[in-house]
Amino acid sequence: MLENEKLIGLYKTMQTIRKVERKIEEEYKYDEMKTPIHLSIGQEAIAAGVCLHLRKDDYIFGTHRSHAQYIAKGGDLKKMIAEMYLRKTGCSLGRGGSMHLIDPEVGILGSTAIVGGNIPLGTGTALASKLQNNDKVTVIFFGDGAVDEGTFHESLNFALLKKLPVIYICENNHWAINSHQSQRHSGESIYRWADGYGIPSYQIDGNDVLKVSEYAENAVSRCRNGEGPTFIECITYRWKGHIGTVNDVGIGFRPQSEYDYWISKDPIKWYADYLKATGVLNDKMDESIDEEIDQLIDDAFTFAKNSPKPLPEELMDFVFAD
Ligand SMILES: Cc1ncc(C[n+]2csc(CCOP(=O)(O)OP(=O)(O)O)c2C)c(N)n1
Repeated sequence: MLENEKLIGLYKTMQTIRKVERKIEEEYKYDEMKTPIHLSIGQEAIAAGVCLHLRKDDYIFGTHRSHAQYIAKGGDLKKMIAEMYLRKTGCSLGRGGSMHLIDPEVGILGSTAIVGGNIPLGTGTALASKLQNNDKVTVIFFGDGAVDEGTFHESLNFALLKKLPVIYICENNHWAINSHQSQRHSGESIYRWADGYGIPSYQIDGNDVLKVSEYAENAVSRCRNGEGPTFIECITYRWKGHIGTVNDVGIGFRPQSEYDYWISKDPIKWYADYLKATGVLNDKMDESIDEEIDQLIDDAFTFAKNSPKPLPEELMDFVFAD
């Protein structure tokens, strides 16, 4: 059982992710953020529950939908928001945008929009840790769409063969853009594929942050003890449309009834209710957490908007290595 400080820490992380994404959503209409965005509202419990058990020097890799992981791993929020505005102070120096977040200081080695592309990268990083004989863990986050890629299967086989310290976190939100999992897979359980390679594999409620935390903790300790990879399929749902700030419910793809069901399973509301029922959180604390996070977000947006843009003559900087 986690101690109260960690329980509250998880809550703050989830609330920060939700509030940052709500603010991005609100500001996006002004068209100053010249980057595609993919919001993960509804999926906050996964990044929060997993990253709770990682050290600063452990590694993570994300996808096109990586704001949550960047925040949960302790990435610099000011640099993240500046990256959304493509400013020189951004975490990718304004060259990457929302889909290319990086903060090596805290082990965020990068996110990539190539679906499935981060899986071999993270597997390779875990191989490096094994060869260097350090006890660093690599976590790779990806969606249910990424398991359709060959790189997924090649990497899993290799990871088990070499007993690599890597954790595969599949955020199964059922949809890859507008294509439902049932149109792409013959079975419903992705974790069984990983199980087929011989990797300890689980399917859990990805909206239950305590469950995610419990499975992640075990997976991390397996890695540190040299026991090899773990696969965790986290069942969840994204509230917003695939890209941007659109709502795509009821227009031919995602049915209203499905959406309503998942809204009723809001991971943050469930967790806040749990913390209040067990006396770990009260309304007063909740209000002050709200204020603290709002201030952090205001500071990050002010920093980003006041930061300089790259100059035209700097266009070719970083294209070639010195
Ligand atoms: C190799 C590759 N194929 C196709 C695309 C186009 N694409 C971008 S996101 C996406 C769906 C990804 O779905 P999933 O992996 O489930 O992640 P989610 O968007 O649900 O987080 C696709 C097909 C791409 N970026 N890369």
